[in-house]
Amino acid sequence: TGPFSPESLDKLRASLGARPRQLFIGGEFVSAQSGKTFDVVDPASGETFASAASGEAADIDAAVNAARAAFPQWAATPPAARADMLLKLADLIEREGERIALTETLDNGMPFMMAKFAGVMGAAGQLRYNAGWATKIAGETLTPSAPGEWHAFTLREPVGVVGAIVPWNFPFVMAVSKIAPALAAGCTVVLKPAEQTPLTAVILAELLQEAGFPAGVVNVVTGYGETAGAALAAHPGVDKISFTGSTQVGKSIVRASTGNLKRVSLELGGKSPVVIFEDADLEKAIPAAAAGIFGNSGQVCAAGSRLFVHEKIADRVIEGIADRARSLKVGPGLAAGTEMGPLVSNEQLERVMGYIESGAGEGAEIAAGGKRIDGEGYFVQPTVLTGTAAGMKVVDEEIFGPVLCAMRFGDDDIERIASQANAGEYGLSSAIWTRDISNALRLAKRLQAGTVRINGGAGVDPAMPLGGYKQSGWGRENGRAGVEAYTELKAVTVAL
Ligand code: TXE
Repeated sequence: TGPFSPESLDKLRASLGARPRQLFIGGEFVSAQSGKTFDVVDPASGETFASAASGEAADIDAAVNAARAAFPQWAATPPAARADMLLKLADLIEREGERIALTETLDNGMPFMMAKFAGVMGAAGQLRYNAGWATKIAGETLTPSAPGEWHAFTLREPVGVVGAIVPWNFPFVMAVSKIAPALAAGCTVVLKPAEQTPLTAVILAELLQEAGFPAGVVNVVTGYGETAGAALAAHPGVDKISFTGSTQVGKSIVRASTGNLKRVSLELGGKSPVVIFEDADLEKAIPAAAAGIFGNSGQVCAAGSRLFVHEKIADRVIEGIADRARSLKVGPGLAAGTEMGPLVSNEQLERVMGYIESGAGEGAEIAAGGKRIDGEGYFVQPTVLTGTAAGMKVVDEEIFGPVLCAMRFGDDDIERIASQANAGEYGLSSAIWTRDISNALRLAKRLQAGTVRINGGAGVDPAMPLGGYKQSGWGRENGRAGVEAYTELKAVTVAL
């Protein structure tokens, strides 16, 4: 058993197996209009253990109408009252932490403790941080350049109805990370969770209701991307889409948005570089680099998947990470001591294995791992590839699995290191390890990445902007930029 009560798990399994999870529209739990449902699979066993309503265009339409109807009143709710509800929701999420984390682990496969800390505590942190913004979103007083006497200012108004489309890698915290700033800003929301992991969004709906959010302020439509997701992205009643997922689907969201030119925020793929200089503190850098690619089985948008290490320390660093790969405890997320769980689905397993095979075919050497783990569930060994270089698919493309590509550099030529690190279509995150502060900062200025972590760094922080350069996305989540992304800016001038 893990650090949870086995009775809660049995109770949860029984309730999840008893009936399909429903949609949450206009404050009511309802079945899909078509009556369709889809299966939910436990990636640690490959078994179906639950099902959820398969929402389609008609359900999205109902949810968008409910969100539209709720918008004027929610936008006019005093910010302090909105903040109180967000804080109440954070408390309820903590109260239900065990149930949420167990459900997340059954659904996604991640280790229970990760579901608890990154998922439950991360979500509560997002809500508390954004509750603070509700009362602080403000415009400015400005001085127009035209002659005359003026009083001029800006207003920040909620953008309207938000469609939030989230992926399966951190389902609960991702959903909350979109809802929290949207609600703080006065927007209403239609949430579409990923079809692989619909279950914690339904718990969120229950808790939103208990926290006192009025009907229609948040609606949850579970369903497939091509049906529910596409209908939401194209809906003329939606003012903004906030999407996290693949770059390919991000582009289709942009195309779908053109009907009403809705606002679009995109947090997409990454192939983030980790640069380790000769003078780095390797006691810290090696475990951090391993955690940065094997955490959540590498299914992390900001995973450090390309390692650039100085040749003088390269053997020690690569062997250190490979050692960690070999000793990591891989298993079901609910088993005691598990450090790395399965991949989310058979499809993801096949995708990752395809990349490992393609790497080997292109001449990469396998320093650790490289194989699927036999038996039930979608487990793959933590893998370190050496002899890799730009131009190989494993280096250029996002794998979204526990696969590190290690590369060496020979001197501290910052321009050359930057140009290697900046190669490719992504620009989400990056990490630098060195004791030389000038080298660190010179490289930080040259990296095309939304995040640069020097000598370590926390996980996702609600106060720190998150997003990408290039094809890693549009806009930023979190921080002031994240909440302002749910507003329109209005300039008001008064001629005196
Ligand atoms: O993602 P999708 P997939 C990357 C990662 C992974 C690859 C494929 O490389 O291997 O994407 O994963 C919804 N209109 N990332 O196929 O399809 C879908 O239902 C509207 C990186 O699972 O992008 C889900 O809710 N919505 C990433 C969400 O999009 C659509 C996290 C994400 O799924 C849609 C996940 C459509 N036409 C995958 N099609 C990250 N940045 O963290 C699908 N969806």
